[in-house]
Amino acid sequence: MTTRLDSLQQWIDDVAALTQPERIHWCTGTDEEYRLLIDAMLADGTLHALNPETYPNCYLHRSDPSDVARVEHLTYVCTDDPDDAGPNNNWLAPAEAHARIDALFEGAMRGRTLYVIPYCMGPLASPYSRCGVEITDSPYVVANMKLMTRMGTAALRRIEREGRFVRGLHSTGDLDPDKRLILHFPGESTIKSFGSGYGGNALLGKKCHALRIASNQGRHEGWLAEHMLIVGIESPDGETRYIACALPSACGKTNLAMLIPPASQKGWKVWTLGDDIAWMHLDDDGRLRAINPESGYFGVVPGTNAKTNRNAYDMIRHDTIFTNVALTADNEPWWEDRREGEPAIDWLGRPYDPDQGPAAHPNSRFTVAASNNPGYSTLAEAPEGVPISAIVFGGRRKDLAPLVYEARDWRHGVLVGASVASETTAASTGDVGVVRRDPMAMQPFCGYNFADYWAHWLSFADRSATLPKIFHVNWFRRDEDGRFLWPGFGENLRVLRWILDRCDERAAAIDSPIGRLPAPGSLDTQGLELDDGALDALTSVQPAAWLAEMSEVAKYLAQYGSRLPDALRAELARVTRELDIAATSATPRRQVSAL
Ligand code: GTP
Ligand code: SPV
Ligand code: MN
Repeated sequence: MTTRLDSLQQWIDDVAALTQPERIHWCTGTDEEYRLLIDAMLADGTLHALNPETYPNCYLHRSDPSDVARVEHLTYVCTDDPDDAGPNNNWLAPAEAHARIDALFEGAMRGRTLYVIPYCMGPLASPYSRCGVEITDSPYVVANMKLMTRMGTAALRRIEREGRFVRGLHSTGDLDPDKRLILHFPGESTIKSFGSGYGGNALLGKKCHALRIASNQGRHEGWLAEHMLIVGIESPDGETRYIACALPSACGKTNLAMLIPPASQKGWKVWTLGDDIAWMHLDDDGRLRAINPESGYFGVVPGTNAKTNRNAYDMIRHDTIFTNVALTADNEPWWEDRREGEPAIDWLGRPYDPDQGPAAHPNSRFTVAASNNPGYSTLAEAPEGVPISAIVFGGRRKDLAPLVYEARDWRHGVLVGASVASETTAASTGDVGVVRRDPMAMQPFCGYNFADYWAHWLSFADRSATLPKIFHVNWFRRDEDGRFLWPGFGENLRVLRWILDRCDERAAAIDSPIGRLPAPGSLDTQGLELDDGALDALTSVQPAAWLAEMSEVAKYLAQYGSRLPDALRAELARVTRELDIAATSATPRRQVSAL
């Protein structure tokens, strides 16, 4: 196969001349093609077949031990002016960046197959969708892209019709960490990734295209590309409303998107639209609508069990690729907190020994098509997307941040998003558990200067009078003994209900300097066995601690200099002033709306 789009054919020819592959395979996206790839990977040991009785069509891939997570320190945004990439990105000049990585690509595919993967991010018929082509020499990447995106012939036809696509060039090289580079050229809609086979570094449709390149496109075209799940909440009377929620990597998006209402939440249903990325546009009526550019999940395995996430637990029992999990003696996949079975072989293929660390890598992942999810919303395929009622930001904070609070308006909401901080996780290489600033959960993913990004967010208030309300959540508060104060998982529905009730002005709230908190009795806690004082801790604000936090935020935002929008600076000053007053007076908190 070839293509009738000259620009695409020319690029493939140029890449082939540079990388010297033995053969070129144009991916059609059929199930038969997937089967053949899997068989080839089983034959050469790239994949290991799991127990066909209990895990049919499931496979284990063990990555190179040095290649288990995103590598933010090796990820660059290459713009002519470094200020366009901003302090939030590593920067290289485009010419130098091309030269460095092209030297690595030279001859890199000798003896290998070059796969051409045309893909469409978003429903094939949606005007909001955007296409790309990934060239890779990794059959593992092709198989993952098949499960996670709309890829193959139909995507190629759309690309040929539109004549434009994002170019993504990937090779695993020899996986030498010293030759690993993930480069983005927003001005050329181009991505070049070398030396890693891991998800976010190698599945270029995901973070590289759908966030870093797409955030640039969204800025110019007036939309938002966000690290957000999209979930539908259906009330007992049958009305479904949609929430988009940004949480940093490994902080609960997949779990919230696939939530199962606990028995206490009778009649409520939850539908998954997406678990990682949302593209949001204003429609002609000024309503914010979201699509999920992906059609599958690349999810965190550890912690998934029948209690925390039954839908995910069942969903990954068939037609799933596991990366870096352990094995039981029965050849089933195993991971920490699976709560069934015992590990026999660890993720490195050694007999399991607890003294050598966890059995599964903390960032072990499953790849699965969204159609495996029993709660997959039928509207996930709707070209027009779904209307968003509330936007939620959050982080993993063992102290300080309340369970939930509401921003007073859009502008305050943008500050709330810009102020997000979270404990780092195993999703990225480096320290785990260190609080770092992660605005809008986009620190690793915003493909341009955050100051301009916040200005873009703020500009939505000039374009629509019917924007969603903005909230902040934290499921991860702990007591002195390190135990979670809030049960989380399915019980988070109680918080989502409060959020939706606030959108309808049906729940009471109390004003605080940082935003509106649940008034006593407004959050349904019936039947929860919360520790003494937990609810109070979860729904109150300590002005002194928050003043310290705001001074951290101020320091962080100061890096952005004169590019920082005045509105954000003014908003920060307002919140700080209110905290100052609260810290020095005993003014009682004020109720803003009654039931
Ligand atoms: P990425 O795919 O990296 O973007 O992550 P994600 O945001 O989708 O995170 P995910 O839902 O996979 O959750 C990551 C970890 O957080 C898992 O180990 C979960 O078990 C745990 N987790 C998720 N939700 C909750 C919660 O409500 N409470 C607690 N305590 N842990 C949670
Ligand atoms: C994340 O790290 O936020 C992920 C996994 O969702 S990756 O695809 O590697 O980005
Ligand atoms: Mn993610």
